[in-house]
Amino acid sequence: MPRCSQPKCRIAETGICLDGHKQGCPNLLPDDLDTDSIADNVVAPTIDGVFAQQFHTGEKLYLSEASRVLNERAARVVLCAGSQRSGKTTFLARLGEMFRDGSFSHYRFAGSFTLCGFERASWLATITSGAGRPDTRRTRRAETDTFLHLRIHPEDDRDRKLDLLISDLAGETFPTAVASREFCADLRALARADHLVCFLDSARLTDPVQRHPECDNALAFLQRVRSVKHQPELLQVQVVFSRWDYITRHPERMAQEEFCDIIKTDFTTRFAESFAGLGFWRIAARPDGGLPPTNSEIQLLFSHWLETPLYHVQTPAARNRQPVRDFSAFGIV
Ligand SMILES: Nc1nc2c(ncn2[C@@H]2O[C@H](COP(=O)(O)OP(=O)(O)OP(=O)(O)O)[C@@H](O)[C@H]2O)c(=O)[nH]1
Ligand SMILES: [Mg+2]
Repeated sequence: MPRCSQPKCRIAETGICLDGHKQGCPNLLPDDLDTDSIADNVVAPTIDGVFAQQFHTGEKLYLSEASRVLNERAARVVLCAGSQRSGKTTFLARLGEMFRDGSFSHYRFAGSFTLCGFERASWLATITSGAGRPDTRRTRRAETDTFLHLRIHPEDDRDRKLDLLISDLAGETFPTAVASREFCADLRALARADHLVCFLDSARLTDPVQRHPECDNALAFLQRVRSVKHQPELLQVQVVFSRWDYITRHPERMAQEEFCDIIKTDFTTRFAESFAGLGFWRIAARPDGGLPPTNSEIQLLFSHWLETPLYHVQTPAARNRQPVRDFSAFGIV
């Protein structure tokens, strides 16, 4: 029976409208309007039924939300760190863009709780943003320990869903991370990271004044990570020579590449034994001068995040279903 928003109307009992409407009365309430059904209907983007009652803003996930994802499934956690403007966010934006335009080979997009976060990362590189040239919004300090989320599946196996949580440490925070043991020890994304991606900005590496501080900061940061991370020997580390087009476009390209090789040898000597793996990548996510982005290298790094065997095997049964203090939700802490 229809119900009316007018207190004096008896249509619910008699079926007769107070204002004489036979149909289409603007005061009628929908049959199912009650708070429970509203709550049920305000179901935000769900993937495979995860968070069926949860509303997601689409922005980057806070710790508690990331923890819930980890509680549901064995997502892999990646932390990207490096100096200001070294291209971290643009690299992540490029991942989103490649999934969006279907150019990602071997993997297909299967969902994300943070589509707005990806959109924000790409926004200043779109014509509609009104930017004169492609740019990327600076990552803010407040975004520490927030996460982008991606769910994908291998091209040939739709049932094998893989989840990634990716945190992008603001470059303005990087000097603090280099200098402060406490800061690093408190970084939840680092504590839980399976992969750490350390960005070395090729633009700085080609500058005789900036190249040494750039390397020294990365070295100091990795030393810091080694000392604060629980079981660093389980952490996969990737050193990315980012904005690589600054090297390939350089008039003395060979000399610049040789310098990068020296860095690679130095880092390998210092850290190869400390971490589960140490790899080096040359990436230009949004090169200048009409050069194409290094899409295949980006995709290889992405597959490395997903496919590298991790040494700690978690059994779902051991997970803490209602984590209060346990960020990892694996019941470890
Ligand atoms: N030439 C060139 N420029 C790039 C490349 N990738 C990113 N950029 C530009 O470099 C600038 C900085 O990139 P971001 O991705 O914001 O760097 P970030 O490391 O996230 O910086 P913070 O947020 O300050 O930590 C932006 O103007 C990008 O458009 C690249 O591969 N080549
Ligand atoms: Mg950034």
